[in-house]
Amino acid sequence: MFFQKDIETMSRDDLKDLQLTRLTRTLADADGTDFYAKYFKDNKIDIKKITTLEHIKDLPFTTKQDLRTSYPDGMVAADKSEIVRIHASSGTTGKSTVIFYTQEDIDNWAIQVARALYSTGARKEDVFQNMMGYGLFTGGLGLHYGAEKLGCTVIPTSTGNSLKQIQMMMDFNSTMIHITPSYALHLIEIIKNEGYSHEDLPVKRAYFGAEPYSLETKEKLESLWGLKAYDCYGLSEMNGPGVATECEYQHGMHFTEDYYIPEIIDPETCEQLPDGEEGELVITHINRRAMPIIRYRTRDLTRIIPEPCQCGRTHRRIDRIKGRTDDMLIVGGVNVFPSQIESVLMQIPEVGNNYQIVLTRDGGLDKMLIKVELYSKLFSGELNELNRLNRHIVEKLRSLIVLNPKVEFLEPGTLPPSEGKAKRVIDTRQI
Ligand code: DLL
Repeated sequence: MFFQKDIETMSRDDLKDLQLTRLTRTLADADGTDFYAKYFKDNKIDIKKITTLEHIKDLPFTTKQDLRTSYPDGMVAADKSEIVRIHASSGTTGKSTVIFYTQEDIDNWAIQVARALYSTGARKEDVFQNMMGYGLFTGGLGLHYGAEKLGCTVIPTSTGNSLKQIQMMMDFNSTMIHITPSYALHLIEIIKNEGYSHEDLPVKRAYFGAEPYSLETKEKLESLWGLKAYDCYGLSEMNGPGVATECEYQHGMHFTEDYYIPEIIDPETCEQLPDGEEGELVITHINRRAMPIIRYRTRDLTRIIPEPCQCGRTHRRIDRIKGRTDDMLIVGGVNVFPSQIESVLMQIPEVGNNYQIVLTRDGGLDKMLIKVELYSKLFSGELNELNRLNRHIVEKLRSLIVLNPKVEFLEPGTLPPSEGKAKRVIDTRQI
């Protein structure tokens, strides 16, 4: 039933003691970094005065912008020689948010993920096909090490190459898959086209995460694939996947509370909200030596489920992620801010003043179309010129946001003019 029973079923009082010990250590580690030393000083924080868990609310927040400002290594607490790996948040090249890990951090993360997988019912006998991107993104290697720690046979197929995915799945009897819900929707179509029905598939269990999806999508996927789906929440700033995970009872995701202190705040007033109330999730990582992050504003909306879970785990649960408080889009599992797209477009002299980002889902795959108004004199130009310009913009966008968007040119005045707040994003995807 448990991977680490003593920790997973610890009494709340013991868990709080452990959290306080780790928080104190984290604050001391943080004080040794350029970023937090200044941050404590500027905010007149005496870390010695943080002597109870309740005092955490006296600490200021850390934001994604802070990670960018301290790029590349202003938040690193460990000696450089102790760093064994870095990851970065998906979506951006350039100054993305980079996370550092010591060997101890990597080992702890593997245990965290193994524990999460075990709580879904996964065991060492499972063949685990990992269809999340390997590389800077945390979904690939994060689950890879965790599933190996559990003793599963791991098939690191990464994303894409769908026919190969299906062949590996069938030939090696993959019993569990790790996949984004949108790719799962797409892949099942291809599986059907290949002539298989869900009864032919060996997969019993799926681990879904990295992007928002509705309960209806989850249920649809369960019936199309003939499997049980478990929700996995995480973000690169907090290691990656495994921050919170569903257990076999599937009513909310247990937060790994020996690794993190979760809080829910009102995103407007920034005041803490009681358990049960919905607001923005704020997380302090208390079990990472390379890079402590304090009161990180995730921008994700959820609530803490106060009631104890039937499974016997004492770590509290969070509800499914309801949305975000900022405008970050997740397209095919890749995080994109509309402002990134805008900054590319606005550097191109031929581009006029209005544009629109249209997101659709086709056969489970996310598509991005960017409608761009050009200055009128260009429309009398050569078709070749327009094609060249189109390729140039697509190339520029692709190198920044990794995705492969389509760009459509429009005459000036075609898009609805902005009245007040511009509606730049049309998202027709049903999550
Ligand atoms: O997506 C880490 C991850 C990998 C989680 C694999 C789960 C599985 P980032 O690229 O930094 O990290 O994106 C983090 O994705 O703040 C949420 O908005 C969203 N997200 C992640 N998991 C879920 C989920 C990874 N289960 C951002 N439900 C987060 C809804 C999710 N949204």
